Amino acid sequence: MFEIPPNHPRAESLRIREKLIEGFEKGIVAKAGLIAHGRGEAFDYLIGEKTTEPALEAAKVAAAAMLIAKHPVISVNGNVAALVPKEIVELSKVTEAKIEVNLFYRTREREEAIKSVLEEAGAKEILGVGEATSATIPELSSWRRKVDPRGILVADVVLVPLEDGDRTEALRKMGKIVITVDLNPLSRTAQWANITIVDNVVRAIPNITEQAKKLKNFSSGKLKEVLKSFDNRKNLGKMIEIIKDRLTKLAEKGIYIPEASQIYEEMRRIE
Ligand code: PTJ
Repeated sequence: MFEIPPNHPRAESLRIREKLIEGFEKGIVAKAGLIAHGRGEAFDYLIGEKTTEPALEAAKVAAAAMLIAKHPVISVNGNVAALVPKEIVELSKVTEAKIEVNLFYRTREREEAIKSVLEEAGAKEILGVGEATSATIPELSSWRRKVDPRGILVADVVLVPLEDGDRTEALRKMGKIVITVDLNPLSRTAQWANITIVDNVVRAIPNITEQAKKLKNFSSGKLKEVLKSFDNRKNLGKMIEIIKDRLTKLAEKGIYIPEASQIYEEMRRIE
């Protein structure tokens, strides 16, 4: 992996990029996955690269939904496998959810590469690889329609981080509860899901696990209350509001980085 200087002001963001590049070189991440990450990064900038209060609330509700579920499934694509393999396995253990590989750019090689990385991270069973994807999601034309009859097909709750909108819509029309993690609150996925966590997947997945650990001993009645009290429309509205307020404050400053602003002032005095 390319060595990132630890004192680089954007070290964490560069480290995440390097994981994706490495994932691409290992055949895990699709070419388009690199582009999708760029889009996500831009939105992460806008929300301030940290978990917000509405995102934490959505993570708690997601945990409750997964704990109540009879057949919870975590759908894993290339970007998720490259960024958070261990975290996905940990979440699946805490919530007793199955893990299924589901790819937009499906090839047998990528399925196997993703299966391996998840097994290295401690997963015992991976659905959705090879002949196992014998079932089909109705009204979906992309490769994402191919699902495992033991997994997404029979799931009542599906976590689909970094997804494309078509499948979220199709899964909802099948009556499933869909949880997504998407940095873009305006994406079709974010809009179609029952529970949208507007956060970076590297922060959101550990947050769901932490919340699930806290809620694990709650009765199903209490968990249902958590789920019922949630309003995804309001939560998305709050996220858009956070971006709007942040941009308003930044617009007042123009140059928001203190050192850059100081040099700008000094130069203006000299001129
Ligand atoms: O591995 P495959 O073949 O299944 O392909 C996966 C990609 C991501 C290429 C495919 O699902 C795709 O094209 O996705 P989209 O339509 O570009 O949507 C990805 C969404 O995830 C966008 O709304 C991004 O803003 C968002 N996103 C990107 N990186 C992150 C993210 N959200 C959370 N955390 C991230 N790190």
